[in-house]
Formats: sequence, C-alpha cells, structure tokens
Amino acid sequence: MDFDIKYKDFRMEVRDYIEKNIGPHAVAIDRDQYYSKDVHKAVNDKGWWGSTISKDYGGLGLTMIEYAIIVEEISRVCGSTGLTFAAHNSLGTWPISNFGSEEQKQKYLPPAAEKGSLIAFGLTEPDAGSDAGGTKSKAEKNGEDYLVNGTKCWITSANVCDYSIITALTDVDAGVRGISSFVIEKEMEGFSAGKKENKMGCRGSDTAFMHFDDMKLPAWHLLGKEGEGFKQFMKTLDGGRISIGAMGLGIAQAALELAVKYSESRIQFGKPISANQAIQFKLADMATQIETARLLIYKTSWLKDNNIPYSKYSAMCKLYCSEVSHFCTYEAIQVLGAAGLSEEYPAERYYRDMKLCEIGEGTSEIQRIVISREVIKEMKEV
Ligand code: COS
Repeated sequence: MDFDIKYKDFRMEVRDYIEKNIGPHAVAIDRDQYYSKDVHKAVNDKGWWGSTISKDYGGLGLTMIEYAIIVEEISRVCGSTGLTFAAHNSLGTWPISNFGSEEQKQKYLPPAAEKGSLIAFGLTEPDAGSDAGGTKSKAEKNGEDYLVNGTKCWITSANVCDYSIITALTDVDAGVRGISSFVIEKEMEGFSAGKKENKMGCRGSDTAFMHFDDMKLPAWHLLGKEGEGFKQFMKTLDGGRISIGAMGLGIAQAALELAVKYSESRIQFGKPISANQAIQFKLADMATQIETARLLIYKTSWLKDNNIPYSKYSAMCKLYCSEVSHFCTYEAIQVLGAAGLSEEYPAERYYRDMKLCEIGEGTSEIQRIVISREVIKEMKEV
C-alpha cells in the first residue's frame, strides 16, 4: 500500500498548480455563481479535460488513481470546479471512450481533450432520479433518424456544455431494457437548456434543465446498441461515484487544514484552542476519517485500473467520503466558532459545497442499497 508515497510528487505538483491557478477564483465563483472561463482555461492548459481519454484521441490517458487525485485537489480548493470537472470526465467523456463507435470517439474526444469542449450527462428526469430506470424521454425512430422529446433536470453543465450524453426510451414497453444512450450536440435544433439553478453549494457549477423538443438525431448518435443505455449508465455511475467520493474527500481535507490552522492561531483563556482536548479530539477524528477515506479511494481506483469489479467499492467511496466530508466540514465550523459562520473564512462554503456529495450521482441512501445488494450477493456465493 504505497499509494501515498508513489503519488506524493504527482499530488504536490497538481496541488501547487491548482492553488496558483484555481485558488484565486474560488471565492468569487461561489459568491457570484458563474462558470469561470479563466479556470476552464487553467484546467485546459494542463490537458485535464482529457484526463482519462486515451492518448490516441489527444487525452492524457491517466490512471483512475491519478485522475482521482486531481479531482480531490481541485475540490480542496473549489467545490464548484471539482464538480464540473468530475462530471465532464467521469460521466461525459468516459461513456464515449468505453461505449462509443470509432466515429463518435474521433468526433467528440479530441475537442474535449484538446480544447476543453465540455460534455454533460443527461440522465436525471423529473420522475427518474434515484429510480434511474424511470426514464420518460423518448427517442422514436423516424426513417434513418431518431426524434427525441423529453426533459432532463439537475444536469451539470447543461448550458456551458458543447455536447452531452443523454438517455431516452427507444422501446417504451421494454422497461430498463428499452433505454438507449445518445451523444448530442448543444447546437442541435430542438435542444434547449433552462435557467441555472440557484443552489446552496457548488454555486459556480452550471446546473439546469435540458429540453428536447422534436430534436432530430441521425442514427449514428446512438451510443452502442439500442436497449443498452441502462447498463451503460450504471457502469458510468460506478466510475462517477469514485470521483464524487474524491470530491468530498478534497473538501474534507480543506476543512481539516483550516481547522488546524485556526485552532493554532486562536487564543482563548491564554493559550491556542488547539491545546484543548475538546479541539484535539475533533482534529484527530477528522484526520483519521480522511485517511480512511483516501485509502478507500485509492483501493477502488486501483481495482478500476486493473479491471477488477468495483461497483460495491465505488458506492462505498461515494457514501463514506461524502459522510466524512459532512463530518469534517461540520466540525471545522465548530472549531472556528462564530468565525466559521462568517464568509470571511471558507468553512461555511465547504459546508455548503459538501452537501452535493451526499445527493448528486445517487444519494447516500442509494449507495447503501447498492452496497447491501452486493454484500448479500457475495454472501450467497460463498
Ligand atoms: N454495472 C453493470 N450492470 C448493472 C449495474 C452495474 N453497476 N447495476 C445494475 N446492472 C444491470 C443488472 O445486472 C441488470 O441486468 P440484467 O437485467 O441483465 O440482469 C440491470 O442492470 C437492471 O438492474 P437492476 O434490476 O438492479 O436495476 P434496478 O432498477 O433495481 O436498480 C438501483 C436499482 C438503485 C441500483 C439503480 O436504480 C441506481 O443505481 N439508482 C441510482 C441512480 C443514480 O445514481 N441517479 C442519480 C444520477 S445523477 S448523474
């Protein structure tokens, strides 16, 4: 288990770049709720929009471990950017790399990797959230084309994306086996995105509705085969859950660092508050949970990199890291006292940003369902 040692230099180099190039924008991104072109460029200058895209298509071809470290380090500085980054790489480019035709890969991956063309993931609908199989959007065959109608909601980068993966029913009577995936382009006639949601956290990430109104899609936009959509996005979410875990971990790490720094500088009763056991116990619990969470991210990423089944572990990453993030951001505010409530310190931003990790890409409750189903299955196999 030499992950920390092996990736130490990589992490430090990534951290240094992010602190210099994304850090200065984080407060304004949250306060003014905008998608920062400067930050987009900073990520693009490193080629990170193509983190997991193969070098054959202009990407960096990073391992999951390396990519998870980047997600963690970006989120340590800016939750909004961490979310946009994780959604684009895990949910946008990954399904094209893994299920796309050569034509789709040639068309969509190089612009993502080389120019930072953002790819969104349109799965969730007003009636299909946790029950992802409840998709109502339809893609009806119309000669050589599909005609798509429907609505998606809570889609990260709905307005700022260039392309998106979407899901729609190609057979309304076949249940989850009737769901198919497509790659669409934002400029297509019939596509529109709604007003950006005013969220409590990750306020700079562009979350909005997507509408398809008789959107005509040539058949080659189908990802894989008809009816494969449900399994494709379940596999996609397996990877996405590692990245949201890494996002929560980054926010937790930031909260710990802030709590340590503040407790060393805040003098009460003639000594730094870090000299009190009440504070020390909090810091110890935060640090221990963060260490455990990071090991879980490393292990799960390693499993993915080595093509070993990891569905249970990715749900554990998402569940555990987001709960660690909740705990650490809550405790950081407690350590800071009144200062923790003020926007003068980032503790309250961490607390608001963290909440997305317990909800986006499947709630904590859904992760528990996935984990328990896997555990029961494993026990039956013994
Ligand atoms: N990888 C590959 N295949 C998978 C899979 C996975 N992780 N999970 C399920 N499948 C397959 C199953 O093997 C099954 O295949 P067969 O029909 O060939 O046996 C098929 O998909 C249907 O699976 P299942 O019956 O388990 O589907 P359910 O509707 O019961 O799934 C859960 C329930 C809760 C697991 C699922 O709906 C889920 O993960 N929901 C959360 C979705 C989510 O995260 N939404 C937020 C999105 S924000 S981007």
